[in-house]
Amino acid sequence: MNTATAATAANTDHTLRLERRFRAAPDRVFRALTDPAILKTWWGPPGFTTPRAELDVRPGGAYAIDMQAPSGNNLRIRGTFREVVAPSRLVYTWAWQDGGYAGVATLVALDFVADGTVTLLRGDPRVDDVGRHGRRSRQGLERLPRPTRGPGRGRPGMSDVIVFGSDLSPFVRTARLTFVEKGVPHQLEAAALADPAYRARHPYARMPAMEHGRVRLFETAAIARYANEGFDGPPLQPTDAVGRARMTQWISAYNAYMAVVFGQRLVIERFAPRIFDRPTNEAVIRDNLPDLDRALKVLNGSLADLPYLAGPNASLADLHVAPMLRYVGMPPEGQQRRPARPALGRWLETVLARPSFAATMPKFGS
Ligand SMILES: N[C@@H](CCC(=O)N[C@@H](CS)C(=O)NCC(=O)O)C(=O)O
Repeated sequence: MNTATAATAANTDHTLRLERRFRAAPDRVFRALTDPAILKTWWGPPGFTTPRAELDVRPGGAYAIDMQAPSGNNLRIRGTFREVVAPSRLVYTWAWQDGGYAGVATLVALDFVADGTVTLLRGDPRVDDVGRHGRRSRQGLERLPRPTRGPGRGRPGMSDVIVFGSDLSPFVRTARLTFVEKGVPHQLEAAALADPAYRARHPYARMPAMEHGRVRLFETAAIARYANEGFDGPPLQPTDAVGRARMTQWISAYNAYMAVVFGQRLVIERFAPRIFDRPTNEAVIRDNLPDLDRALKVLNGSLADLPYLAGPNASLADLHVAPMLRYVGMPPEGQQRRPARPALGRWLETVLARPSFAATMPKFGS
């Protein structure tokens, strides 16, 4: 147990005591236990998965966790939070719903200490079985994620995010931007699109794909949403329903209509000599110009009224569209259209000036 020290003891008053030290502030460890999206990535003994985690984290609030054993058996845990003092103390009841222990209620108290130590106390009536139970509980705590991945460590932590793809891809950049904006470190790994191993990550053999512990995702919008909702850090979506709907509207319109008009039929086609070592098909670019004009006009119209696509603040929508728009400004067709779209130009400059864009600049520069 690399960053942790653990101690297990069972005493005569049927209380099990475990201790583990993390190199993480208590609030991060507390969140790993109370945020369902994070909890699902590490919960349970080795080999178990956690398809369901619903937690109403407040005194009197109920929780429901369903684990699946490697054998396929389901193990359901139900309980109620008794004390919730973020980020220092959590007390909850714990009752297995299945197997030989069904109906046996125990009380778990976790204390999160400033030096990163988590102390677990479990009042347990099963005195005869406390040895086995202690082992299980310790295994559970061992899988709590660490804040950083250090050399030679095998298991994932809160920051062990891997984004698969090329830094040149605007979609990959969007996925990376969301993690950078949230303050979550990630690694970029090449995606071998034709490789069956990569196709297991992405059934449509595109990039990006993402891995975070047991969470594997494809599609940029899904990865961006996971980054935004699964981690601490500044929210990347509006708080109001209209703003969030607008954000979804732009992400959807970008994916469904604009990406092909900006990407395949303009940028990729114009730079085909460099990318594919073949001449540009001028007919593709020419036929695409009406669609290009419409897409730019639609974006410009919205940005004349609002500073960002979804409202007064930057959101996932801006992080989706801006990386591609930067490429659109490179070929002559894009450059020529810039002066007629001033609101779009101002928006792009503002968004590209965010530090997250500098942190994800493609290596070929410009
Ligand atoms: N709908 C996908 C689109 C991803 C996409 O098209 N990625 C491009 C790179 S920018 C790709 O993988 N292209 C390789 C190919 O088409 O073979 C998403 O949102 O992630």
